[in-house]
Amino acid sequence: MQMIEGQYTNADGRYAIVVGRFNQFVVDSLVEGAVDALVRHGVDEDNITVVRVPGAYEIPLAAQAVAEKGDVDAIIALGAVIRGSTPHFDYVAGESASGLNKVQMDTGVPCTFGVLTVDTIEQAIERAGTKAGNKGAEAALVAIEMVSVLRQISE
Ligand code: INI
Repeated sequence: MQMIEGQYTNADGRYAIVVGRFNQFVVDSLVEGAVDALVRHGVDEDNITVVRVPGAYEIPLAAQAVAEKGDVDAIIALGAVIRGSTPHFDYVAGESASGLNKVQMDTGVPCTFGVLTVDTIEQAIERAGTKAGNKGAEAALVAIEMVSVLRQISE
């Protein structure tokens, strides 16, 4: 039996973090968590590029441009869509998620989804480095794992 499972030891990977600035107070903590997780797993800071866009809706297009350029192994998408602050929550959150999935399926570059989609600012804060962990860090770890899985599959 052959088993393929991701490792966290592929420190030579190159990563882009594409982040929507909207709700910046929250997303800055997600970026901090993601960078911290990458660096503590051995990724060189020189191999991390942060791309900032206005909001979660813009993340897929920027992610697509990054993926098509071909110099990263994975993209970590970060943002915060908060229902309380927008009547078009479902459009912004839905298009961000489906757009990112399309990018990864079209390009083969994994795009992990660290975009918070929550009802309240309190729930967002809980997921940005307080009692529910840091979803930016989680998305970064998933990116490392997916790079490892895809490398093993293509060996
Ligand atoms: N973008 C977000 O990332 N989070 C939000 O909560 C949000 N709200 O509340 O509207 C939001 N809107 C902006 C959107 O992402 C686009 O930037 C905008 O629609 C212009 O295309």
